[in-house]
Amino acid sequence: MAPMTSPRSRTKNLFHDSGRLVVVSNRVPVPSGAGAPSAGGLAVALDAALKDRGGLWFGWSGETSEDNGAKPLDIREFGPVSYAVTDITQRDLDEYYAGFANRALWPVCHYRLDLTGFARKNTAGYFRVNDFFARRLAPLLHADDLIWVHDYHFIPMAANLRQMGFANRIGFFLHIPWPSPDLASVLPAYETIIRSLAAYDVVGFQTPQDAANFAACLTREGVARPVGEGVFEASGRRFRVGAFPIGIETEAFAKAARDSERNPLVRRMRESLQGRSLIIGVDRLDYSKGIPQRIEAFHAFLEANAAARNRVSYLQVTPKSRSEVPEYRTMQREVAELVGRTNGDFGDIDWAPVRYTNKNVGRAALAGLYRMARVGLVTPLRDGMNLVAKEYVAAQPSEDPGVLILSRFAGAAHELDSAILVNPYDVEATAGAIARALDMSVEERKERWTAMMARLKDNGVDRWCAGFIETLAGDPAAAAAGADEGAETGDALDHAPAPVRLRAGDAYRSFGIVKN
Ligand code: ADQ
Repeated sequence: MAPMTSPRSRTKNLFHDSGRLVVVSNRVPVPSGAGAPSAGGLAVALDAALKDRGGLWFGWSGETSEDNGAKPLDIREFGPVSYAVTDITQRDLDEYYAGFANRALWPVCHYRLDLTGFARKNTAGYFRVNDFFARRLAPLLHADDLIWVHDYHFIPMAANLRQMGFANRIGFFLHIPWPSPDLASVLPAYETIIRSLAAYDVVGFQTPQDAANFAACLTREGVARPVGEGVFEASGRRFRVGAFPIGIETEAFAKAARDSERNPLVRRMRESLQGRSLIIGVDRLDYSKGIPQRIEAFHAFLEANAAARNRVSYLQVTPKSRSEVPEYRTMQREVAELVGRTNGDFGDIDWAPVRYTNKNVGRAALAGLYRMARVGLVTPLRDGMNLVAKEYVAAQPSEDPGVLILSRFAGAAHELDSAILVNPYDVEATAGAIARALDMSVEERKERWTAMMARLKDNGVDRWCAGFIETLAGDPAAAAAGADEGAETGDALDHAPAPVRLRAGDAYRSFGIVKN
């Protein structure tokens, strides 16, 4: 990607360009002063789309301050792209982010009802802070901007903007899973959440299963009725629901892996292995990732395969996340204990079976570590997509590729069905998969890898990004006429619904936004 231009002062009006793309996400990868994009594949792809059309990326600054409403937005321009961020208060952060997004939406969407922590003030805080963000965004918007809202932090954003009279085309993409109505209805303000999603023009999910679950929520709640495959009508307006499986920058990641030989960390790792086979796991420290079950599976593998002891090393790279949420702190302890137990039970003075680190690793080194690993162990209990699975595959050498062991409950399993698919709750089955992967012939490894790599090349992050934007920008007239055309997946969603202008106040009533 070409280096970005340096920030300059806000001398021109941001808003006289037409048809810009406006991206809304909780965290905004504002480029550093040096102009380098600070990001992985998703941010790079969105940034490229923003540069292409010109646009704005809006969200939280990552900071809290008590005078946030009065403080001007921090707006920086880099060529055709502006980045605008706002502070929120500590109370907002506690209620909207830690409280509702991460203790209600995250666990419910990951099927973990046991790990929820509901509080009315958090529910109210979530809707209040979304309203705050919408009000800060509103003055920056132009009538023909395409607005693309990302993830579970901002579900009510479109309803808030509609309430203010915005008739722009607004799309939403959920990066995490969406469960069936039986599970989803456990959410506080469930009906309001479903109604809020019906205020978008396009609602995108990672997999057809997530999209189907959401469609079932819409119809079961009587919020919208299907008027064609993938097209729904609510309060007299039509919107699309579909699957847009996210990808990675496949070629760029493969190249980074090929170029990683001389990376100092990769070299240190190779030397320290002393010829042992490497198994790798890379995940944020999150209960959705199934890390305890994975360590137990490795323990079971060593127990059942005495000959493998001292011949294999398992590296788990796991930066801590969301330590402010109690369920995450509990898990940090649990994982550390399991690592200690496995190393205590099987380790020797010259061999620790599990190497466990909470460090972040740079992308070049990460690509090199994946490439070195004979087995990629990606076993989330539930995951929207899981980009680590895709990165692991992209990093493999074509002549001697490693084996991906992948949870059936990761969105990535829909595309990467040539991996060894496992049920991560079944620890012994995962242990068996590890043994099988380590024994697999090079012919079988190549065959599986070739099939997976073809899928990754076919559906990179650029295609995902372009596909969503095309659908969002789609010809409204065609959509109105084409409501009964089939649209199972994002690829098929080539028509979009006609925008319906809501009078200020209508949206508030019809979407029932909770006010505090
Ligand atoms: P995450 O839950 O964060 O994303 P994932 O898709 O695996 O999960 O992406 C993690 C990213 O962080 C990968 O690019 C990985 O390389 C990187 N990463 C992880 N650990 C790292 C480390 N120690 N050092 C450096 N980089 C590290 C959410 C959803 C997913 C969905 C994505 C994208 O939960 O299901 O796939 O968004 O939509």
